[in-house]
Amino acid sequence: MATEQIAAPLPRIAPVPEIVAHDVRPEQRGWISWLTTTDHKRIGIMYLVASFGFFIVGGIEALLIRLQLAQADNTLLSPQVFNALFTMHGSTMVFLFMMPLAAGLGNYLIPLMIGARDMAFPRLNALSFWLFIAGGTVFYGSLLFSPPECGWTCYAPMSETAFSPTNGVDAWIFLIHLTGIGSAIGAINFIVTVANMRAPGMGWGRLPLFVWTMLTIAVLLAISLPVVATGVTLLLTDRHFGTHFYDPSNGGSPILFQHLFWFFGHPEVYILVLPAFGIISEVLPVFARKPIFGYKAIAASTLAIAFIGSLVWAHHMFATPSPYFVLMFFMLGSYLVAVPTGVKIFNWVFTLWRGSIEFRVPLLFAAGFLVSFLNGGITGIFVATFPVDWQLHDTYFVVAHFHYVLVGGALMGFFAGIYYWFPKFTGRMLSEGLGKISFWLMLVGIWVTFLIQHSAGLSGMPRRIYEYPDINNLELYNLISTIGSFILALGILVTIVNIMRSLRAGTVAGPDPWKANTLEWFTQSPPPVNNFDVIPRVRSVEPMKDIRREIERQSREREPVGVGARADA
Ligand code: HEM
Ligand SMILES: [Cu+2]
Repeated sequence: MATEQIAAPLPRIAPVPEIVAHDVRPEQRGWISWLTTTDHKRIGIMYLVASFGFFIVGGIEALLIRLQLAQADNTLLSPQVFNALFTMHGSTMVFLFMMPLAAGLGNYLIPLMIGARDMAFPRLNALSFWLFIAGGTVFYGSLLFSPPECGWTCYAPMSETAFSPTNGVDAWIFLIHLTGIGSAIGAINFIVTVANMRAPGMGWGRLPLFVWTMLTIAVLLAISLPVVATGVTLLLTDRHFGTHFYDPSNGGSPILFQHLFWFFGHPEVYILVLPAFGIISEVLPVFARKPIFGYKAIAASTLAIAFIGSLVWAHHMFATPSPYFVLMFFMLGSYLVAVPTGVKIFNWVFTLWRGSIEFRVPLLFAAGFLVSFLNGGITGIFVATFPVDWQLHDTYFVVAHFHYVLVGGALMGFFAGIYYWFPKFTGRMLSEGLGKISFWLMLVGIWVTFLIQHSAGLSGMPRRIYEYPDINNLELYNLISTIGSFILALGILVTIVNIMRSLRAGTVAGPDPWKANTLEWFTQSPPPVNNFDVIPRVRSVEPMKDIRREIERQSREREPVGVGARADA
């Protein structure tokens, strides 16, 4: 696509008089301005950069785990280092990579997509970012004394001082507290911004689907974070102030910790994957050149997933002593989540059906998401069936399942978003060639790494063990999985190179390179400090398409009589 065609400025549209820019703040320069910024776009960028930094750290931890497991009876790492690695990896990927990545995308895009000039509480917004950084600093500070070894769930009594005397667990508790408070503040900011700052005409039935998913996870965060914060605070008082909440020898109950953790933990997996769902709902209609199929059904299914998803937490505890009716309730509830999820998958497929598909990189990652997430969803039904889960609980089958959902699903979805919105963030396009190489390496890497892990789990390999005997082909399965993880890492590296190169030398993007549907494409790339010169009135779920049509109509009106179609009128 020729540069001049993409970069052409959008002709002015009759502004909505009451919303014309009055106070255009100058763009601040220098690193101090980034430290003190309250601009949602800058805070968004800082979230994206910092969370990607943690992603690289979490990825290296995963590769070290895979190297240790590449061979039976391996002695590359000590048991303590191995335990610390999977604890750091799991906690990093969840609390320091994927949650802040979604917060970064939400921060940058929500005000632009709803036609606002910033978030409702800019200073609180900055605070939530720095709390995330503080949480990550305290957590990785534990490497200076002794990192936690209790897994990303840090179950009691394993995490009580009797079994974990060093302060690693306390660093994990403060990770949850600090990033948790940051996320809770961010959630309130998203809810108030979306409720109060939408462009004229943007009713709830015209809210972009990505914004619906971000709003939904904000509500899930507001409901579930206080519960896990309570759970880890009780652990802190058990560890340092002589209480016995989780100590069975003093009337406490370790099962209580699991309930408090997973009441947050299961909604947490939706907090991680729903933003990716929202990205897919934005990307598919643009590259299929068709409106999304069933806008209302997709928006409603997001809310249904969040509601039902808040009532199934104990499917993580099928191996604990529970009465049958409790097991049945949580099994059937888990099955039920598949219905609204299925609605989304069908509607995405019908959006593509008979579309004029453009195989650009964002669409490829969206397609990779669809096939991989589907696989993760199907094995989710297996482990949601408690008699089956009694066999598979804490085996590599479970590790395979949640990585299909989080890496094959959420991560692929986020990469679709990065390739889709990079032009808006930077004013430059990412290279399609490098993008396609990265996509195929990542897709092949994911399937080689995690598919064979199902077989390792079915052959009896537990998770969280640093060595295993070479029986039941376990060494072959693990070697294949390790090779896959390096292919995946290479694919991710290609995207990082693509980003670095395109920041300097990428094709200039212009305001609306994809001919997309939502309002963020109505302003320059990157947007000015105040986001919009004018905020247009929204007339449908595809305001940008309406604006382009309006522009075409106006330019046709301006054409001198006798030119083109009019001649024969
Ligand atoms: C990018 C490629 C990734 C690879 C190769 C990878 C690999 C691994 C491995 C080998 C384990 C240890 C399993 C065990 O032996 O018990 C693990 C655990 C885990 N991973 Fe990943 N992972 C990746 C990405 C992610 C992402 C993106 C997330 C989440 C957002 C994630 C979340 C977790 C969690 C929660 C655990 C459990 C940790 C624990 O047992 O406490 N991983 N991963
Ligand atoms: Cu769950």
